[in-house]
Amino acid sequence: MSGARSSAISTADLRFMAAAIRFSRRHLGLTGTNPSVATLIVRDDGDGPVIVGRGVTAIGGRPHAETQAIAEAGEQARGATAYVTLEPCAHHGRTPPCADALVTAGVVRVVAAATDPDDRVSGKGYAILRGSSLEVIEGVLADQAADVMAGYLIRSFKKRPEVTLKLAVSADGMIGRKGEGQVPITGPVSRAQVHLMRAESDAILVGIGTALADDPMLTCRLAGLEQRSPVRIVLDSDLRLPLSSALVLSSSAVPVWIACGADADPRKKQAMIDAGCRILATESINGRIALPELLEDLAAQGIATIMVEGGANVADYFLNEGLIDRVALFEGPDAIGEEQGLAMPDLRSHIASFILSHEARFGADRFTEFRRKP
Ligand code: AOF
Ligand code: ZN
Repeated sequence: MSGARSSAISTADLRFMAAAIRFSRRHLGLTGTNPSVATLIVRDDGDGPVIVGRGVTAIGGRPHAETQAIAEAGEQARGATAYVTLEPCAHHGRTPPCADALVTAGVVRVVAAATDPDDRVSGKGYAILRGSSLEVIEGVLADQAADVMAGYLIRSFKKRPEVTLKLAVSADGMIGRKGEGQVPITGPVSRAQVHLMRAESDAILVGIGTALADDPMLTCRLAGLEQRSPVRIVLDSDLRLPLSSALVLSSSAVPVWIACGADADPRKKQAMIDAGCRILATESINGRIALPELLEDLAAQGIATIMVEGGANVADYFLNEGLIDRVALFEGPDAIGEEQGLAMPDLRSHIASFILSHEARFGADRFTEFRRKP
C-alpha cells in the first residue's frame, strides 16, 4: 500500500483478490481467445484501503484489464497495490506489456493469482515487475482464479476447450418424459442460472437426438443478456437437422455450427451453408463424430468453453471419452417415474473421477457441481 511494503498476505489482500476474481467473471465468453481477467488498484492513505481503479479484459480481448484499471486510477496508482487475477503480460502484442504499464504507473506492490501459461508471458511478467523493484506476491487464491479462467487454461494445456456437462434431472433421475421432448424439470431460478451459464460460455453443444426431439433455441434469454448467446453446435453426423428447425431458422442471429461426418451428403452440406449454418466436417467413427478431433478443431478456432446440454447419449459419449471437465447437476423436486421417464446419463460409474466443488439451492431445486480431479 502507499509506501508500506509488507511482504505478508493480509486479510485485506484476500478480500481484494476475492473481489477481483468475482469481477473477472464479467466478460466470460466475450473476450475471444483472451481470458477474462480483472485488476483492482487499491491504495491506503491511512484511513484504510480504497479501490481507485478497476479493469476487466475488454470485450474482444483488448485493452487488457491492467491498462483500464491504471487509466481509472491515474495519479492515484502511485504507491498503490494492484490485484491481478492473471500474471500481467510481458509481450508487445496489439497492446504494450501490462507489466511495464504497472511499473510506469508507479504501482509498488502486485498481488497476483494465476501464472499465465502463455509462453510469451509465463514468469516474464513477474520478472519485469521484480526487476523494477516492485514487490510481487504470486499464487493468492490461484485455484479460485483458475476456476474462472479454466477454459483459457485447459485450451492452453490440452489444446481443447473446457467441457461442462449440464444436466437437469427429476427427483428420480430422469431427464425427460418419453416422446414428449422438453418437459419442465427444474424451476425458474435454475433456468435463469442455466441461461447465465450459456452467456458465460463460448459454445453450447447438443446431439441431433435432442435437436430433433426438442427443437430447442439454446439461446440466452435473460433480460439484458440476450446479446450474449454463444455459438450453438449440433453433433449431426448425417445432417438430419431440418432446415425448418428453430436452430437453423435463427442462424443469422446466433451462429449454428453443424459437426457432421467428413463423408456426409455434399448436397445437404450445401443446403445447410445456404441456410446460414457453418459445417464442421469431422472424422466419424461408427457413425459418431470423433470428439477429440472436433474439440481440437474448436479450440483452434478460439472456443475455450463448451456447455454440453444433451441428451443422455451425447453426455455418455463425452463421459466415456473422459472429456467432461465439470458437471453442473440441477435436480428438481418432483419424480417422473421409471415407466414414462428417460433415464439420465450414467454419472455414477464416472463419479470417482470427479470431486464435489459446489452445492446450492435454487428455489425448490438442488444444484451440485463436480470438477474432474486433476
Ligand atoms: C494481461 N491482462 O487482461 C489479459 C491478458 O493478443 P494479446 O496481445 O492481447 O495477448 C493475449 C495474451 O495476453 C493472452 O494469451 C494472455 O497471455 C494475456 N492475457 N494479459 O496482462 C489481461 N487478458
Ligand atoms: Zn496485458
